[in-house]
Amino acid sequence: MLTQTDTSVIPFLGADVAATYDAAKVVILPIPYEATTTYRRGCENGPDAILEASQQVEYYDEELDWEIGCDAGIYTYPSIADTRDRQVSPEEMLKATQETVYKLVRDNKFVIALGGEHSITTGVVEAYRQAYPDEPFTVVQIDAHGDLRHEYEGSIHNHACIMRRVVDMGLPTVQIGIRAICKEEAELIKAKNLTVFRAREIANQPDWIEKAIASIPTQKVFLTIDLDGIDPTLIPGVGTPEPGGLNWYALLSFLRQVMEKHQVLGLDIMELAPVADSVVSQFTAAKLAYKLIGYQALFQGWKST
Ligand SMILES: [Mn+2]
Repeated sequence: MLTQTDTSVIPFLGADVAATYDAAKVVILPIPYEATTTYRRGCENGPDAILEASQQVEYYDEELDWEIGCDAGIYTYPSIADTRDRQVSPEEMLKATQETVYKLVRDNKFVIALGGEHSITTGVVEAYRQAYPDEPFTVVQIDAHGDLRHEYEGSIHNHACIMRRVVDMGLPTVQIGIRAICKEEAELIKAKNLTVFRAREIANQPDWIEKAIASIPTQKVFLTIDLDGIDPTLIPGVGTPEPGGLNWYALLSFLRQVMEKHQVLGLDIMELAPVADSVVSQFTAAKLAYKLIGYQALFQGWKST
């Protein structure tokens, strides 16, 4: 049995509200893995920066009028696939990720994986396929990039290929906030008729949320959030920033409705690469994680009173 003292990581929100593993409905899983970053490095420092920033997040959520952290029970798992001290191969990272997430899901935990680079998501999604072999789910991705390349810089496990791996698994996808793709990706989107809501359309079409929710073909959803999907003026601390991303309230409004209308099985928040002398990116990521815990708690009925 795991207790809070087994982890050397800082517990999400702080020790005062941290639950034991057994009591927790939510498990935060830090995965400080970085191997294929192509532009700004540093995402292996993302999980710790988010956990540290989460100490400053208000327990009371003013939108929900609720101190969710106390009811949901949040346990922070020890880091896995940590590349800060040693090299970890993509195969080793994917194995550790899949095995750990699968165990947590079997223990009935709502898992929030914190990256680390986006290639980790392949292992997370594999764990849900293993846990729900006969129940299809859609991977909803928030991202600036299509991540649909077959391979990049010689690796199929590059962070620029994660959604291609998901498409190859045969899972339905909905991509939100896309604004940087190569020709190969544009052709794949057309050939496979993939569902993509481009950042341009999001900026100009007030009814995009309604359309995006309606386009999700299954009741069950896995949510992968590359923080570069959000506008870089809000989160400059990402590896590959792109102008013109989602704004905070559009993002929250969309995610709240996904969680209300669909069963979100789990989620990940990826690619935070902290900027020196600024805490804005990690605080925003920590706040986003807490908002999502709140929406999940609300729609899954985790209120204790
Ligand atoms: Mn991206």
